[in-house]
Amino acid sequence: MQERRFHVATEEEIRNGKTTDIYFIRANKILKKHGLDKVHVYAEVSTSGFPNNWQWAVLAGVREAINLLEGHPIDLYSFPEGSIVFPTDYNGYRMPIMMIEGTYSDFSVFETPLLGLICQASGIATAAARLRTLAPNKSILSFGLRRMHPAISPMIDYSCYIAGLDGVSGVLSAELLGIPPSGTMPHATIIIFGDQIKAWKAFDEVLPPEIPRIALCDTYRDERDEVVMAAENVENLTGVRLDTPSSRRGNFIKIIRECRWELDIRGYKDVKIFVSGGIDEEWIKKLTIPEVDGFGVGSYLSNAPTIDFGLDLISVYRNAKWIHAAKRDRLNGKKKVWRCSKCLIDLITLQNANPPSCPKCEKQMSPAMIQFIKDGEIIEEIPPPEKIRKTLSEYLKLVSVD
Ligand code: PCP
Repeated sequence: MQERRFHVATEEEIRNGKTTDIYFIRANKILKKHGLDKVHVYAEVSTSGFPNNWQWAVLAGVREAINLLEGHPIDLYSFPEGSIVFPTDYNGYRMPIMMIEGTYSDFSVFETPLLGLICQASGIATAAARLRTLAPNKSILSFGLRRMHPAISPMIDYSCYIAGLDGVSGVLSAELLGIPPSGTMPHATIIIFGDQIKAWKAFDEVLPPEIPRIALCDTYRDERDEVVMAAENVENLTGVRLDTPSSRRGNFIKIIRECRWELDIRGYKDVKIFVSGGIDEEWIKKLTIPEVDGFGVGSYLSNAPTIDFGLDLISVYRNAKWIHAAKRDRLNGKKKVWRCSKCLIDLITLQNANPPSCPKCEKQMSPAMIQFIKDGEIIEEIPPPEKIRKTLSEYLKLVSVD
């Protein structure tokens, strides 16, 4: 580790399977020794459930999974990036969200990175989509990079952005997404100036006009005082950010309402109020009130629980035929997943079954998965983030956050 500045793998090491678990390397050695290294298999990625009793999840990381597996002689089918997925189908049967077919030793070492790419990103995208669903008309910014290893900052913000959040604070993330980064000002600026008004004015004076003037109003004095100071001293003030520490938070809603009142009675009705600091689902539910215009959310997003997807061999091609080989708790047979996109209902059948009718609207269901890789070649591209988030936004209207 001493030759590296950061404890991260290079793209090449990920692509070469170097980040795998050792038992896959050992398994390949054993299989090769016994002439079993060319066994053809059908495998599925699925999960027994989602964290925090989530009833649905947003699948993310598919684009990276495709880039991981490209060039290896396998076939990959998956729900598209940004799909709402469920652990089981309408009838309660465990449902694959990805399928892989190929020679096992050709892809076995990639199980570890493949799952890692979708487990973490899907957890973050789901957390972000849940906030989006709870506060559809508020601005929500991904603001949690400082809580996680910097190497994955683009993944964190990409996952939040495709889930429908309004902006990301990460400079590199925003560049890769092709959007301007979003942010306000750190407490450090005010501390260095030693004076809130001087810091706010400098922000307004120095930064390009297209950057919203949002004054951080909680450093040294009561939020109510500081928001009035900002409104009265910053010519182009767009809004204020209240990052009230927990030691002072008390009744945060009352503080926000007082600030709104004091701004309004002085004629500053256009000055918006943004809040940050420990914002999670509970706070979003409490603070989705007319006085709050938006949120900066950190740990709740970047530290979202991973979704425990697992990869299982289901069928093995042996003695010139496909053998049911699934372990206990997994369903045998090469499957097909069908979706009614109008009702957001899924059904699994065996691969050769005819399209079923939706149990709710009785319309013929369509294949839920897309074949992204055929014999190692990418045959279907992932749409750009803007398209993914637009598609997902329509599906989010069909689900709720309990
Ligand atoms: C940052 C910001 C919000 C925090 C992070 C959002 O805090 O002001 O309060 O992350 P969270 O949702 O996990 O709380 P600090 O780093 O204390 O802010 P500053 O740099 O402005 O002092």
